[in-house]
Amino acid sequence: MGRSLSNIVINLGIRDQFADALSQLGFDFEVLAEQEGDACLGNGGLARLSACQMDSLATLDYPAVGYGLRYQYGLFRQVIVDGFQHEQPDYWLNFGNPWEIERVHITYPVKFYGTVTDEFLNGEKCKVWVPGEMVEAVAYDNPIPGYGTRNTINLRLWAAKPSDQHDMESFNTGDYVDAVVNRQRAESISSILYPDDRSYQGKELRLKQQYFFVSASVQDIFRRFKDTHKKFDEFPEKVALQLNDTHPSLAIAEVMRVLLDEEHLSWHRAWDIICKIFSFTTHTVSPEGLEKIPVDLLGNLLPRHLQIIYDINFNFVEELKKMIGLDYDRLTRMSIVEEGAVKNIRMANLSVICSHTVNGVSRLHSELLRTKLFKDFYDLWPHKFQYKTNGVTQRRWIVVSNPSLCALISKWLGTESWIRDIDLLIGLRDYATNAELHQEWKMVKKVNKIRLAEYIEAMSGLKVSLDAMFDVQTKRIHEYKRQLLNILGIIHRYDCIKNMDKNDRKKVVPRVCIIGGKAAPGYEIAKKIIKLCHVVAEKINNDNDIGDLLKLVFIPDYNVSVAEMVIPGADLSQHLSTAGHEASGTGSMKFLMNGCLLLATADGSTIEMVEEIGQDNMFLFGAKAHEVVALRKKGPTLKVPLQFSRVVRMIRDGHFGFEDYFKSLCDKIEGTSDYFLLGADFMSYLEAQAAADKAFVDEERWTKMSILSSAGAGRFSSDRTIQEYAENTWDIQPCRCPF
Ligand code: 7GP
Repeated sequence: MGRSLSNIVINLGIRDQFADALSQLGFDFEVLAEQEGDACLGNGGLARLSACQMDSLATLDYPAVGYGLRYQYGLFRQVIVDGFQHEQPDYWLNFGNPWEIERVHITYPVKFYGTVTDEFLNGEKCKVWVPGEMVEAVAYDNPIPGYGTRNTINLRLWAAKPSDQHDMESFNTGDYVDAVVNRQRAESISSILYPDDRSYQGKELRLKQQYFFVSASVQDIFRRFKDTHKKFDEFPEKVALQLNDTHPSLAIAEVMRVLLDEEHLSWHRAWDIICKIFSFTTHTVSPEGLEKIPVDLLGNLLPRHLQIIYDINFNFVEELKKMIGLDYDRLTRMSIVEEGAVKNIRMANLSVICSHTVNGVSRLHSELLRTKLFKDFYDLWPHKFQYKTNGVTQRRWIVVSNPSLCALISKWLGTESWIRDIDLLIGLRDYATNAELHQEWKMVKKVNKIRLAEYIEAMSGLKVSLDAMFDVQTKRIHEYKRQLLNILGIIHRYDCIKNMDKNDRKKVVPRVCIIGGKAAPGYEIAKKIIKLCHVVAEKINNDNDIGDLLKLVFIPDYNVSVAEMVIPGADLSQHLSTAGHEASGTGSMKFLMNGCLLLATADGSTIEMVEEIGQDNMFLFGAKAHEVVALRKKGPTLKVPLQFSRVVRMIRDGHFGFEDYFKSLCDKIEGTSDYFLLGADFMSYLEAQAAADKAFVDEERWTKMSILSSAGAGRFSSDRTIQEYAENTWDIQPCRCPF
């Protein structure tokens, strides 16, 4: 979520009154707002997307509740020591959280472990789950006010507390000390956010977190429904559950369990309800990114849920056989249960089978889902598959983070309505060549560059030139996002400048290259990329020969508030994922809105951006998704440009030191191991960079491109995404507070 104060007073429409009141008390609003710490309760794009969507749900008056976990420790703080990433715990609740409301009376028991027995109720056989451990989920509410409406929705986060019945076993055996220690352990369920955003290690605590979150939320949903309804006939009309990736997909088995074992509905009725209420959005492209839970782990922790999943699978496979015959390969692929040395439950298959709608997060992503990841399912149920291209909220990413641009846009459009109705941004196109707007537009960029330059200096002592192009790549560090391509490009630029004569140097467009992002603590290659960035920066920034022509800065601890400062100050931003690997990408949308030009591959939602702002207004490069497969097949016969081999050699030869440490990194991008095709895309990347240089020196052209970028960003508002979800997936109407 990042910080809340500015966002909240802006959405409530009381920003100026609030600032006045504060100043009467002797405080400066801006200074005060800076004191707030970030709520870092997620890893990257997936989590921040939800935060933007909550803002849009509230603003568009949709009746919605967001559920999550109230982690005591959010995403680690990244500290850089000698160029290496170190992780420090983020105990964000240290000074309390003023935004949350603890609901001491809204608590639910959550059960784990134990056994399932058959019992008879009114002559009917039914299953009874006798748990081995119980913890209590306590609700903490975080209000999310909409903009330009009195509607405020709720983000309800669950914290784990020991319950009176926690670990009954130990108390019964009389081991008092053990029992108390175990009670404390209950709290550990919501204590920490797992910092790996896409590797699933089948850890018990992670599964416990998922079920804890799901069980509390499902109980809350049933309680709310039963407050006003006696029968379940209306349940599908009143409840739509959106699975945000597979992390909450145990909810399917949980709702089924409650309907069967607690509400005593027949399987048939319960299943009918399931199929009407769940929809699923997946946020990943790679099959390895799909979550699997070892059967042993699940069976031990949630014995009844495993039975239910097996039953769902049995019914599904029987139906499937009727439809496709005994095609065992396909049956095996589509089954929820993966056989093998370790038997697993495929959470994505479960989600697709039980959801009425499966969404991708961009058009390309959806195509990849239909033709690759979920092809078998698409062939069976083409009607289930849709896509909703992601979006971000302009309230946070322009109004809060770039007040000068916000004022400028409102002035030229003659209205502030674009803050609720983003399509109005297109009106800027009319002034794309207006000299007066150009002047003001450049001033705004300058103000934001000054702010960023001051931050860089305060943080690293490095002074950067405001005349240089601020070239930014900030996002989680991943091989597929190819921060390495950026660094290799910087080494190439450095090498070129070094070999130039005085006259040629005069033609060089000065650059400040800014890279930022966290690596998962166990992701060794990603950590090496961070170190490489630092050694290269050390070399370049201290080379008197280079001066202001080239600087490289790593911004540590990239989070929402750092992004709010970096994005408005960027001239150019880089989105370099190997085509076909970024499901959507949302960072690019924030840069685009802020009039920052994009240098990008044709991946994820970038393809749709090209349609909105035109290929001439951005710097596209690299192999297309359909070409990537063919390039990989070429493997060893692929020709790599000399320039590429040269920069890799510079690293190998110890030009930047640490050659032994970087050996494995270099090995990963040379020859057949270059899975992400850095070598294949290198020349095209350099050409795009040269095109960016050329455009930058033509100030008028650059400013026009920048205005057209903002003007074309309307489609990438989360308001549009949420509108589409409301209409095509959830079938809900706005529900505006009448007073
Ligand atoms: C991300 C995708 O990588 C990114 O392309 C997309 O824009 C974003 O979700 C929002 O849809 N995925 C994650 O952050 C993630 O953790 C693992 O995915 C399931």
